[in-house]
Amino acid sequence: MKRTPFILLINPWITDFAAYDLWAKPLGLLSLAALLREGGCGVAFVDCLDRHDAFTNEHPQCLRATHRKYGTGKFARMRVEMPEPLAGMRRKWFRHGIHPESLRARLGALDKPDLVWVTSIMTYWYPGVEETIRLVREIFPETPVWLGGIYARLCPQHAAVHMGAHRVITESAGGLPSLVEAHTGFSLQNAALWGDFRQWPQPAMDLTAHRDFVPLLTSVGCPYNCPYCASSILQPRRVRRSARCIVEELRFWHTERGVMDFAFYDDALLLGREEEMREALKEVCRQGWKIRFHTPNAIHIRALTEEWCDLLHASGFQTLRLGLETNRSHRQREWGGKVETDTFHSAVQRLRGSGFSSDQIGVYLLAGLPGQECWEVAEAIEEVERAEARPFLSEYSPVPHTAMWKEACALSSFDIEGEPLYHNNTFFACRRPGFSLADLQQLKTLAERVRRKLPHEVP
Ligand code: B12
Ligand code: SF4
Repeated sequence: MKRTPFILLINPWITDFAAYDLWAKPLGLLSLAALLREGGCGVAFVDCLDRHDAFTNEHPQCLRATHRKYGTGKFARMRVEMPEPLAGMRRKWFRHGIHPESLRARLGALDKPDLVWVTSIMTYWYPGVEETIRLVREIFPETPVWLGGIYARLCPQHAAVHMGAHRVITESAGGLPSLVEAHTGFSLQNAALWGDFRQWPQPAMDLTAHRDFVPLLTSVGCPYNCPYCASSILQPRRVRRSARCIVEELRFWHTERGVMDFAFYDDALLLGREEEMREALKEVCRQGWKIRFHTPNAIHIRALTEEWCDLLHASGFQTLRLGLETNRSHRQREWGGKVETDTFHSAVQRLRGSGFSSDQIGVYLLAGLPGQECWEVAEAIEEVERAEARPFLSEYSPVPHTAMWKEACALSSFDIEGEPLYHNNTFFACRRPGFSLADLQQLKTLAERVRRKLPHEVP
């Protein structure tokens, strides 16, 4: 093919008991859209999770989307039949996102693409991916559909058998231009820079219909290797973008497009960031930009020196999530050796000294990992309460290829190797005597009670 290829990129539906839009955007897919466009391809983006879709929000079959603080909110959703492996859960099951008729209309309005790229995120959201692909193939029966993303990379065999895609892509970004060329005959003009994250253009957020917030990825990779986490598998090398790139992205979206809220997706936002992040945040202060930053992915407590706490506050961080995980020291060592409880208390004091209120300081605690006792989590919640911060539970989601995976498989009475639906943190496949689903629910209620008790301060 000599002419410019037209590639359609799709963010699929989410199927889950619940799904809150906590600054969720398909950042990987939008980065690929920017790379393809810069390389000379025509691109279009369809977002099955668009919260502003009028047809869906008016549709009697749908529960409409809601819009909350700082660009977050609930996706619109439709009740659908619970997949058989989850039968027994006394919860409702939904497809989150736009109504199928709206997706059909959006696809029908496009020219026939040469290639469709569908992304995937959580492994246990695959039914939404499968359904999206089915509809895409119905509208464009002759167009090959490629599936990539986190689920595709963590469960490639499952995806190959069940998703109905023509191809499941596990290659890293550097390998994609040659696949595009082999398929379309078109040689991307920027092929050489796909493999270098530092040279990527900004994600193509302009292709999204509404920009209530912009997600930011200033680095990939993490220097730690925690046994429950897939970071080192998905992004084995730590690479950081320059302060200049970060500032340019903020400048464009804030000063030219009026975006106020930015959410960081980095695995290790502040670690080893003396030059880039510090310089970028100082520039935000110098320019007097009134930006609100959020860290839905935890930040590392050990990075929170007095200087960093002051800088985070001065540059506009609003929602902080700290990764304490547990207050038991042997577990802290076992789960990556990133933090100690004393360090946590000092960091919270420093944050408060810099001007952050209890409302703004959330703390993630892990719940239900193999070997962990229920009372350990209750103790950790109390520890966070003593610090006058807000505890949030991260219920364990077993992730394939991680160091803890084998232990999780041995512990679970469900087929987590064969059925990714069991990776769902709400399903809690590693439930067991002494740490049941009811125990987990009680812990969640306890954490919520502590959050409610905290004084609501206005910073
Ligand atoms: C940001 C993030 C979040 C955000 C939201 C992300 C979103 N968009 O919805 C928040 C903080 C809300 C979140 C929440 C959770 N998360 Co999270 N999250 C991440 C994180 C750190 C980064 C994802 C990302 O954007 N990466 C950056 C982009 C550039 O990468 P990418 O999407 O993979 O795209 C690249 C390639 O895959 C490829 N690609 C992508 N699509 C396509 C398509 C085609 C066709 C092709 C060719 C290529 C391709 O190209 C891109 C460039 O290379 C990952 C860890 C990680 N390092 O990936 C965990 C991760 C995805 N999360 C995970 C978990 C466990 C959770 C939670 C369950 C935690 C908890 N217990 O509460 C919750 C669940 C939320 C829910 N509603 O169910 C797990 C996955 C679990 C699973 N079983 O799948 C991960 C892997 C971390 C881990 N523990 O190992 N998360
Ligand atoms: S510190 Fe966070 S991102 Fe890094 S390996 Fe551990 S859990 Fe994953």
